[in-house]
Amino acid sequence: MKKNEREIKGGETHQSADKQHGVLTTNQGMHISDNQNSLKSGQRGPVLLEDFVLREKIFHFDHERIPERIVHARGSAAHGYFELYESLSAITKADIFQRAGEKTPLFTRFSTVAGGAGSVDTPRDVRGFAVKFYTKEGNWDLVGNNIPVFFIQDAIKFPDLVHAVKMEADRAYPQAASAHDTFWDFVSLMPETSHMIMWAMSDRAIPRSLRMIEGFAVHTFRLVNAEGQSTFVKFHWKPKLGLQSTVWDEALKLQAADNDYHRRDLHEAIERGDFPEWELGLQLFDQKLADALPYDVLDATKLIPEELVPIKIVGRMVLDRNPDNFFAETEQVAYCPANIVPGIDFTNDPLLQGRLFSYLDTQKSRLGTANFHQIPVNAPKCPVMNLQRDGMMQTAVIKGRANYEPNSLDLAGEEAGPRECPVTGFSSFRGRPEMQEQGDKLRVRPESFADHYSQARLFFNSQTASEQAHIASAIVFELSKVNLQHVPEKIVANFRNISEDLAARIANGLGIAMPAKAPAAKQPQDLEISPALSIQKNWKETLQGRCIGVLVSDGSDAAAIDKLRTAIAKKGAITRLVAPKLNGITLSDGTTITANGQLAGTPSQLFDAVAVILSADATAMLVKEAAAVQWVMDAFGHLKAIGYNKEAQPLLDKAGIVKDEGVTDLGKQFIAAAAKRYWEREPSLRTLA
Ligand code: HDE
Repeated sequence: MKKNEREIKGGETHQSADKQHGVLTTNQGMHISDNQNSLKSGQRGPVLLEDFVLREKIFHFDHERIPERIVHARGSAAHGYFELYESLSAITKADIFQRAGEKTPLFTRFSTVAGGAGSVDTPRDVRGFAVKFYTKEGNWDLVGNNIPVFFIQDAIKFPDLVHAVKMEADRAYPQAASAHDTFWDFVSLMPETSHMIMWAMSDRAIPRSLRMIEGFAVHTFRLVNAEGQSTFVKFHWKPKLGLQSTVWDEALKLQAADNDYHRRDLHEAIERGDFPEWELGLQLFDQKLADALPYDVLDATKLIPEELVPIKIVGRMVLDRNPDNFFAETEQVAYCPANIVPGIDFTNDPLLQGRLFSYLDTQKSRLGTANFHQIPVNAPKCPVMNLQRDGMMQTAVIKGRANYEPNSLDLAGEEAGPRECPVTGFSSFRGRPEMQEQGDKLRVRPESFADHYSQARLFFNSQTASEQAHIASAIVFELSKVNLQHVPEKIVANFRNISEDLAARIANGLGIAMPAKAPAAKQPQDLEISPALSIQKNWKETLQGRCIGVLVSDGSDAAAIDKLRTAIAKKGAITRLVAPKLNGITLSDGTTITANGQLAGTPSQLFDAVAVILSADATAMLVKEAAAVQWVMDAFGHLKAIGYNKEAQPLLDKAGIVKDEGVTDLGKQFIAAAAKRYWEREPSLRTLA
């Protein structure tokens, strides 16, 4: 028996406290003598109600869940910092933007939108991208998405949108999927969703990694300088690793291969010191430019192309620490777009205005108390001083009688209370007289919000042919899951306003007749194409942050494996060995190794590119192994590079792989090939719409 083990009745041993472990206690601090057995009357008798140790433990357990977020329930997060490159004092007085080189701590949570907390990481969905900056002037939350526009223009439609996309009210399915009746019914009746639908059906909605997505605050905000002058701003996050997505068949198979694909990827990257990084970019513009645009900058269904207003890079965010406890931090973090600091301000975007109410309200229901700001992950890292007291779970013990202001009790001494400060305090941007909005009380959509199709067309036309085919095919896929017969027709009728070509491809893909074009509230126009909107046009040919799978078995060439691993590591990627048996693999030189994954549970979806290093004997065995054939077949189908030694050729032949630029021998050529995807391969493999 080990030193801290003791024998208890029934022949089992259990650990007791020793110098290292300390004594287990109840939540009241009382030492616990036995954490294995409840208190019974006799050895086999009934459990006693008196057992307060058991009751306390079960009581706590029974309440260990809080209501999940109504949207963005599934998420993962990390701590990090923001580092400013240059002072922005000319355009904003926000303290975080004053001193070049200064670092501000932050906590960033990524999420999917539609699925529940227990759903998968890789559905077709928007990704949330929420950053809480703990600035010296209070918390600033930049609560964005990986798509720069939104489905709707007015917050009053948000509950309808979310009800429509989430699982259907009577049957509670589908989970985490927009491919169903109610979502597309809503879309068909709300043309303002058109632009965001193009994004949601594009490869942006099936990202390869959270480390490879862009982030956008969506709405137009204001920056305000010390003189009270305002500049409009759109906030962007640009991933250092570049944008990368999966292909749809791969995303579907990833759901089976690893439910936690994205959260594992983020966690492991941070664990191994490969810290994800984004640059913060600002699109800055004034009222004159806003007035000259053919759309309204207060309309959240519109973006401003980078080519028109370039993005000024002002700093970087590095995520360098995983949360210590998922619940305490990632689950309890409470973001709110209303959390801003002096020098940053809102605009009248009606979607943003609704959000300013919603987030504070939802935290009371999730976290149960108005004191949720005291939870460590939510607490500002600067002093918080006010006259608010009490409330459920108040953890601060605030001294003194004065809990009102003004008062004459706390004028001096240690207990002197806080007072307002017109100099450092937040004051809203007042607007110059010509910009002040006044008028009748109206429930209307402004005329300037009426064009629902021009930017949807802009997005579609800015994509490569392959990306356009992915969008068309995604819409066909989704609509083929819709049982309401009139809905696909209505969608095609609406989308004729975006692109006749797209509409025809959807109708053809669904096998329906082309319906008459739906009338548009405002005739769309052709806008200048924006190459920045395409992933493929901006593909970063790099292995940095990527993962290469290598299929090995008994007899595999040890030197070839070693050489490949070194070359991959040099380029900043990691290698994972996959083998039919996890342990005891004897290589050509007699060494025995353990693989990182067993073949049946480690499909090639998990990798950015694959290599096959097999002996002739192992190949002869694996051509009869469905998982091995599927491994290379899927890598080929998902347009990845495949490197192989000549003994492995029969496996590729069995999988029907035809040699192209991405199918290479091992060596330098493979290292270069692995940084790409082979879009031109796709038409020979599947029929796209
Ligand atoms: Fe949210 N949204 N949202 N949203 N949102 C929430 O707040 C809401 C919108 C976004 O990781 C909720 O704490 C309304 C746009 C993210 O914890 C809730 C409207 C954008 C997250 C809420 C919108 C977002 C949320 C649910 C329309 C991109 C996750 C739980 C007016 C700019 C934050 C919560 C996290 C979460 C309301 C639209 C981003 C209910 C009413 C547009 C990233 O308050």
